[in-house]
Amino acid sequence: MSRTFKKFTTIAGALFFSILIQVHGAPAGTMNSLPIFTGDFLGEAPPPAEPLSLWYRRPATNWVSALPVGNGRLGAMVFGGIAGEQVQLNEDTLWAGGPYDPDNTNALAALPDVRRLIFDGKYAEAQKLASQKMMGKPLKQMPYETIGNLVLEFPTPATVENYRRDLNLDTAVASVSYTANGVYFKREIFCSPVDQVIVVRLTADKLGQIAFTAGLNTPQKVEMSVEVNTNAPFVGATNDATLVMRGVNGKSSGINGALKLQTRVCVLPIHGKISADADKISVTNADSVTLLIAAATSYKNYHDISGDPETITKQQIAGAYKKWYSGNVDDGIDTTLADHIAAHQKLFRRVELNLGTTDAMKSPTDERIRHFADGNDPQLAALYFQFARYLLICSSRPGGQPANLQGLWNSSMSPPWDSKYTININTEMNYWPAEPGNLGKCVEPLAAMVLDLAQTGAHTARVMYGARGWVAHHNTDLWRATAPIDGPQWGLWPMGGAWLLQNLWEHYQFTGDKKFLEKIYPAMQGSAQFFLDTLVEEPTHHWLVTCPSLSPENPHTNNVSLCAGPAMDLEILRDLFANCIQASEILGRDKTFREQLAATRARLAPLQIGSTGQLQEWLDDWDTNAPDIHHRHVSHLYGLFPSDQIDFYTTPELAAAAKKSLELRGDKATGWATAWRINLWARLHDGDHAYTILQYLLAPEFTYPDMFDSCPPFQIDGNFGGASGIIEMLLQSQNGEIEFLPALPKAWPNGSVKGLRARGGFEVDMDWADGKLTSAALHSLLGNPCKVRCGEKTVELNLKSGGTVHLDGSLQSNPKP
Ligand code: FUC
Repeated sequence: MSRTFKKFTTIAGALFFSILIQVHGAPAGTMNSLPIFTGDFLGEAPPPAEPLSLWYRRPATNWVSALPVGNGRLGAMVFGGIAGEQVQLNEDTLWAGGPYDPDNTNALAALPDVRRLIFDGKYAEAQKLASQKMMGKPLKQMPYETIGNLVLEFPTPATVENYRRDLNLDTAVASVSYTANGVYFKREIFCSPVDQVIVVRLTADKLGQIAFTAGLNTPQKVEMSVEVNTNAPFVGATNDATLVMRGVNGKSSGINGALKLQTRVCVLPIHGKISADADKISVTNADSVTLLIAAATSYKNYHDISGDPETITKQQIAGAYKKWYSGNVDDGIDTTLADHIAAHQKLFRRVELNLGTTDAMKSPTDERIRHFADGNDPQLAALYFQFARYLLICSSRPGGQPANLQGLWNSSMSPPWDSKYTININTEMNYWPAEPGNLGKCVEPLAAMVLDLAQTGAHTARVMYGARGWVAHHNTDLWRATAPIDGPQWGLWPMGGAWLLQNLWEHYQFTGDKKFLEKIYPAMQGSAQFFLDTLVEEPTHHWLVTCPSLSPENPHTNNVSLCAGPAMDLEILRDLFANCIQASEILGRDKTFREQLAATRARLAPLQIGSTGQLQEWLDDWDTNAPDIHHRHVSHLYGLFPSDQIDFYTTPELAAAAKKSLELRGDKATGWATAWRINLWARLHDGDHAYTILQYLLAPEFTYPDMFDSCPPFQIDGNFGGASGIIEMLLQSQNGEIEFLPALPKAWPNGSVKGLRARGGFEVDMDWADGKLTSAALHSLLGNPCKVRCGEKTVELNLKSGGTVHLDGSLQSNPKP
């Protein structure tokens, strides 16, 4: 259809009204009222032209088949229905409750008794006492909540031809297209980080064909209204109308909802007619229609909720609206779309991965997931990797909240584990692919959250432990709660903040950004200070240990996990103290503190090898008698990955012990836990084993039709952990070496990658054939010296900042790239 908009007189009458109604929640995940197409599907749509697409020949019938779009703050799941479209909406500050203080003032008095019981071996009694005296109030943190759904109801055709819905990862646009009654319909949905709106654009190849009714539904307590604007912005434009939803967030565990929220859906038709009901907008005979969706809450930060979502959403709609009507209508939308695509590609296109292609690409994505384990679909692994990068870009952009357990996407008021930040593995895993996957920018929201936690956690440290510095336990939420929750067997683990700092330290390792280091250093120092004040000597060897603590969520005896000095805590502390010492040297500060850290670090309990040759998970050799030897968490293997304390080359005995532990645990666990194992086997240089586990992960057991990871249920960490595992198979850069193809599986004999990052400030491109490196390019961002390894060969290089060296398969410098 013609892209030029002809200007002629407005057809809608002058009218202005705004109608209010109260709405009481319908569940947001399932849309009982959504009309379902029951006619015939004819023809077979071809695959999309863009190979980095997820695509399907039927609409989504459930949430984990719908496709995600997001701009870091706003998110939507697109179902692609024919009779009815459901666009499920999220905003990353819409959580239950309001600012609250969960710290338990009884904890400090009970702490010496809990410690004594643990050192006396009375673990169950210690856990019982901790449960009575040391847990946060309330015992649960706040859940992340849905906004609700935008629902579009269309006239239902008897048949549709060549139906396809897809998500183009390169442009970050979800599309639905089909032919009905001889008309080709297309729907495009994207969520712009530039204009801060979700855009739904409906077009057809014949004039006057678009008709639908739009409404919002939600489980939140809200008022709905419709505002009609009769001052069409230019001659020929139909009036426009806006659905408005105003409300407050939910109450949870006795904490009242204190946030105001607002959603606006502005419906902009070209030609045709628009009419408004109390809570619905109908359009008939339009040539094309654009919907602009804005949403916001009054959240400014964890202690300030004085924002005005009405002003914010009005401004966002007005901004996008202005772009929309400036000049030619299609150009307006094209500008919005072009700006969106440019912002997305600036991040997304930094890495290219080619693992080979086969005919499997001609099949829809859900079919390919069902068959990945049969072999012969290497491009699906590349797609999975790029999907994770897409998800990180869409769920974690500077200025927004970090990616939570579901990233940004959640259809419920009480999602699994509240869709919080579980910081005993899950949030950290979300960010594993960020640095090597060349998305360091996406770590910014995580850094901002950690700086908040250093403030709230200082209160927890003082009130509950009588300690300086700060502490965060195994979960946090929008309100940055840092007290132990759920129950001591999961929650009384003081290492969450310290582990998160390791992710931030990695950002410094990859970027060398000193300003960033200066920003996070006080939080590193504060965390270390907490442990200087709370580490205690265990009675047998007089090693320094954490107490009370636990090896994340693994009971050493039935239902009892409380203990002193689990291996993981000491591994995290060795990293924290070493990083702090290094940071204080780089920044030229705190010499005395640095010396104190070095002295304390030397007294920490060491890693131990147990009776079966395994890396011991606890101070005592309980591993093989623990109730769940196949437990999902492999916390003690933190030292192998993500840390580098256990290393294939430099600590072979510990690496062998870690391997033994890994074998005892088994290959399959939950989604994220399976993903972790890929990374660990890659660090052990066993690419084929890592690949076998990737085959488990990328199968319907752990991957939903829309490629979201299944824990089960949906949890996004597995997507990120899986992508990180793929990187670890291709490139590693720990312990002062950049290693090419350390764990290349036989399944990927030929391929290439461009743009991966390595520690020390390097960007790496590689090509390989028949399982061997054929060429590589190493680009230096910071001018650091480096040692490069491929198999047995190593070479030391001194590149200037901005310099690039081209190497051949034997690591010889190759002047002809
Ligand atoms: C940890 C895991 C669970 C789940 C939860 C969100 O507690 O042990 O499997 O992933 O986080």
